[in-house]
Amino acid sequence: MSDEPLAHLDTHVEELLAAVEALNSLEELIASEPSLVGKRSVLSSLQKSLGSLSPEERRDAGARLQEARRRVDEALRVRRVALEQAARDAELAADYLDLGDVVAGGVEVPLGVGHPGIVALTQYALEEVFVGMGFRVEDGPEVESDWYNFEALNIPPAHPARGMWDTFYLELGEPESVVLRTHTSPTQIHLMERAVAENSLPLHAVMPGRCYRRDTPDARHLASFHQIEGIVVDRGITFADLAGTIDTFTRAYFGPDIDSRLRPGYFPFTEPSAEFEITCTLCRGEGCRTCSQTGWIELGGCGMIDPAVFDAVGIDAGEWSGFAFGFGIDRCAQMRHEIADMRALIENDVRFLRQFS
Ligand code: FA5
Repeated sequence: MSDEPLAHLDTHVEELLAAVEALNSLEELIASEPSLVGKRSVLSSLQKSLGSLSPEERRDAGARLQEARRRVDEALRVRRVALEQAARDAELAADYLDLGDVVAGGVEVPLGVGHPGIVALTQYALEEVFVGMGFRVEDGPEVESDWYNFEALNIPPAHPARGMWDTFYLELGEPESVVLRTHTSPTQIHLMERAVAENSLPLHAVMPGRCYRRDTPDARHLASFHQIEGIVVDRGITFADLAGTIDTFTRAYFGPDIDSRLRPGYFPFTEPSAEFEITCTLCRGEGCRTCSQTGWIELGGCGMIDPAVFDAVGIDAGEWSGFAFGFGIDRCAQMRHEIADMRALIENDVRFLRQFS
């Protein structure tokens, strides 16, 4: 007997491999699988025809057929993997959302911008004015002991002046109270102590920062606001230096059209003391809701440093004199940008914020 039944095996295999390669989709592959390698495939018919061979010939022919089937099966497996991958890619491509198209299609997505906030911008502008006048910029803690916030500033416990500041207490009493600073004036104490320790007087500095008071927010007040403190300690400093500094600052920051005035005031840590006011920029002095119809807005307090404060930090009041001031930064922003109600600064209304971005 010859192995005649397999005379065209190679041709069959080539045709089957070409047919596998020509499959274009998973669906086609699944539909074609029975005719390529199933019971009615050419390879199965050849298998059946081996029955007429001698056992020895059948073994050899069987081995050839098995190898042929292995090659077609492998080609099918590789094709299936490729078609599955192609199907997944097509699915992903169909799902792809081109945001560029969305924007180009008319939905404008505004880009974010760095937004330091109007108060921070005002702080930088104020710092710049004071640096131009020879001050350096310093920093101080927002959490203070009773001593720094009050006692060293000549406000002993139970002093009636403590009522000037409605205080947030973090710890009450022993060994001493800890507070959220009610003003930036405690930074004066830190700087003077350091200057004494380092023997580095004279001192000319401004110290901006956040302060806290149990104030009910209204058109001119917030519970968390900002001040910029100023201090000068030198030889022969007089009230005229203080008045000149404040006048120079007002002109530089608010321009020549805005008037300023100092009114007698009271602070336990300065003597004499004054309150510093400017013409209300919203009504130009006519009187409005923001300035409570007075035509003036208080920006801060100031005065000559009280000898009791020099005593507390170990500065010889016989040799040194000085002045200090503390202005509200939020108040300056409000006046400079004619903001009728200070609460706008913390409400985060984008229409308001956008004006300063
Ligand atoms: C003081 O805080 C003194 N430490 C200022 C000072 C410094 C006097 C150095 C003498 C020497 P006063 O409580 O008046 O003072 O506050 C000063 C300014 O801070 C006010 O004029 C106002 O501009 C601002 N300010 C005070 N409280 C608030 C508040 N709740 N919200 C917004 N701004 C405020």
